[in-house]
Amino acid sequence: MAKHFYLSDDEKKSFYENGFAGPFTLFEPEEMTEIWNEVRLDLLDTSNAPFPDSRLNYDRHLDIPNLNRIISDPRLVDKISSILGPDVLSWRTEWFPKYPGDEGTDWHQAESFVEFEGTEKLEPTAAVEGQPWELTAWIAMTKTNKANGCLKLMPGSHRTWYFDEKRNVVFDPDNINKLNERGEKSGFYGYDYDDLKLDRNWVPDESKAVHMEIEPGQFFIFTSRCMHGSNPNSTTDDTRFAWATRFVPTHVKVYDGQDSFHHFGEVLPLDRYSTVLVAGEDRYGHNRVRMPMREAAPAE
Ligand SMILES: O=C(O)CCC(=O)C(=O)O
Ligand SMILES: [Fe+2]
Repeated sequence: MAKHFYLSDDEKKSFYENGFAGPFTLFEPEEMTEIWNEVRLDLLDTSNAPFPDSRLNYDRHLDIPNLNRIISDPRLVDKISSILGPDVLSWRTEWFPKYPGDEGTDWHQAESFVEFEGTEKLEPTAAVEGQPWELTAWIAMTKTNKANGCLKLMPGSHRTWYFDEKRNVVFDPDNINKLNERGEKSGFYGYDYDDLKLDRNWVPDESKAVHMEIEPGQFFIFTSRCMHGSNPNSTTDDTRFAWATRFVPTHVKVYDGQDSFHHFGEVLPLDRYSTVLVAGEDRYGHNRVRMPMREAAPAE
């Protein structure tokens, strides 16, 4: 019988209270390090990547088997299904490296992933009040701690919007690694999240933040409505590599009616893009859907 890895009732309760759950272990540190060392090399070959001309390296689970296995691994997917329900699509994966001296990531919230350009990437068609319809599993490829800029979350903040994610904001690469108006080395990779604040003078209470200090191979899940960010990497020699894997239930339309999207000053055409059905069935037919590589392999 297949083994299951669903959230316990207590973990679910805590998720709904806080907006996140974990950490959980996907791989032991040695195994994660081995996989990561292979993946780093695979990432260099972009010939089959969904966005071969983009330095953003989104969605490499679509061409790299080790990454495809991770997004469809029941140890991860069962946790996601515990909240999103039985029918789940992987819609995006992205890298969040923080090199020594890099700025922190501004506190932010998201849900439909407008991501500064005024167009929603996600549109639910059967949303239920109080029930998240997007989740991220944030996986540490290397150890993360406060010093190297681990992810931080504000418990309970998913119930209140502090930001308007739908505003259009100008991308300015000159902003990267500059001090903000409060003298902090923080930003959003060339965007300024202060421009999305509902009250520009409001400052989050850092003392309430939960810092996710985790080992390589561990992950946690969160709804992006839950305010999150990270401190600068204040080390001189410790890079933190994280991989954010994002999921929606099948009722959500992904990039609906769009044949490309803009992000961080790039235009990304969607002709090679597809979602991946990592759990259950797609009864909606809203999206281009692929099966995980393991299941798509021809029978021998
Ligand atoms: O890793 C970070 O610093 C930011 C990650 C993030 O914002 C996300 O995964 O949504
Ligand atoms: Fe985020």
